[in-house]
Amino acid sequence: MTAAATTSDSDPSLGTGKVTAGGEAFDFKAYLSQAKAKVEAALDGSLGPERPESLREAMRYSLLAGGKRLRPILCLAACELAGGEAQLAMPTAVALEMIHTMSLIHDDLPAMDDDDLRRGRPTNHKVYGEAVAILAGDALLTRAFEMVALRSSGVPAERLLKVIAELSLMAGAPGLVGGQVVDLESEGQEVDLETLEYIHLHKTGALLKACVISGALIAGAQEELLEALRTYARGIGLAFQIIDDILDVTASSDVLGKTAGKDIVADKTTYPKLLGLEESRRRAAQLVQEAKQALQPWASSAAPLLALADYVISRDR
Ligand code: GRG
Repeated sequence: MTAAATTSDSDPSLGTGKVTAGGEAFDFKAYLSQAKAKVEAALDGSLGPERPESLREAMRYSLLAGGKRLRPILCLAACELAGGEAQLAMPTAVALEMIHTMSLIHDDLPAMDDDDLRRGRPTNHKVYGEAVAILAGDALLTRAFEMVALRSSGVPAERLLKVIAELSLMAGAPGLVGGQVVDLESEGQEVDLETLEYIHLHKTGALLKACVISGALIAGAQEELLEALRTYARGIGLAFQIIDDILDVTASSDVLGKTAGKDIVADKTTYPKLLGLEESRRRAAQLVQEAKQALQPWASSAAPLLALADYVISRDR
């Protein structure tokens, strides 16, 4: 997937979209727009004839509700950086968006964040009821593993096995689920920076790590690149969540497509609460610098991942 000369993305947070990587101009707006279109098409075709129809509808409702599609795009970009054909990673990219979407559906449930707005629409349980929302999430999670195991033609089985292991670890107790539990347990508590970092690295960072690692694994990346990608993912993962915390207090629900100001209502500890807005922004920028630094040895072919790192802190939604 290479960048075209013209631009067509309407995301205002992208600025000019022009970045320089490895001495060459790279049109990030065009890259993002093209990658997103391919991901949207793959997501649209990803659900088979699930029965009953009510379950399929609830799954599609959230999966095709928009969103930045950052996770699948990271996966495709990492696959290309490691020398693979992006299309080979598309089923895994779709799987990652399925896992992300199921985590959003469950996160919005009354037992968790109890939200009624997501991606600019009523949350899944508001439309389909709690029971179907839980089951739609379950079906998306399990379908994700089916995407990798059964729909990834052209990728050697031992690579797919490593991808499945990475996804299981990063989605489960050592990743998303563990981070979410500590997050819920920390509501209304005094939380120090170390615990906050733990929450962010697990609840948000783990899946971002799975994105770049799985993309690289599909291309057969060696340990040196995998390790650099882990460092990259740690930096952008933490920075992503710091910006999320900042946007929760600075952006409107209309722009975010989800309820703004939720962290204060839920009495959550956030980076702005612990460090203030300016220091939080500074820390996010520093983390992104560290992330980009890790990819310097591959800089000549890492333009998309370098630009995506900048996007993580320049985004407005
Ligand atoms: C994965 C088995 C399994 C269970 C899920 C509910 C739960 C356990 C975890 C919650 C994880 C969660 C919602 C973390 C927040 C991550 C985050 C910052 C989401 C927003 O991501 P964006 O901004 O959203 O990329 P879009 O809509 O653009 O995709």
